[in-house]
Amino acid sequence: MRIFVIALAGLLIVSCQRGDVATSVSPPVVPATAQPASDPPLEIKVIAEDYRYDGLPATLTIGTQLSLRNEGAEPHELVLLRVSANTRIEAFVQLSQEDMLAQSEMVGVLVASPRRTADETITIEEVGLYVVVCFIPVGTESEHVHEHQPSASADIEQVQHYSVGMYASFSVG
Ligand SMILES: [Cu+2]
Repeated sequence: MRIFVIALAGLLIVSCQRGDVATSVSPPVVPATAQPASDPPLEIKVIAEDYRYDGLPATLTIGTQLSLRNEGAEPHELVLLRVSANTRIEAFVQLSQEDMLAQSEMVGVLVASPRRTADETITIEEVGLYVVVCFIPVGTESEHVHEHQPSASADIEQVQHYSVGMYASFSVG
């Protein structure tokens, strides 16, 4: 999205410089995120609780921006994984973190301390089936959240949030 805005700004500058020939310049391409008002909202604020996600619809559209607000007492993350279309979600979330990451494409990670909103957002750019999980171990204190690395997995023996129900899925199509 940011790239597109920059590209569009460049286009406008070119149009202005051309002056009298500006009328012959093709109109800018409408961004994919410009949806009619009747479509679902394109900004979804996902609420993290101990231990679940709220506010995540079952279907989203391309261009949707996900943010994460933590209303729980422990730090939480939103690890967004894109899985193959025939994945059975209930079986997938029984896997270890390592196996989940091996069998999916990681789209992005949002992390938020208790009562905070994650600094980043994730924009959905591809159709498909997605799983959202939290890999943070149960009982983690917020000071330790910065040491947490979603991809460093093998030695984690603690129960992780996704194993006690902190996961969700949605499709984009
Ligand atoms: Cu969590």
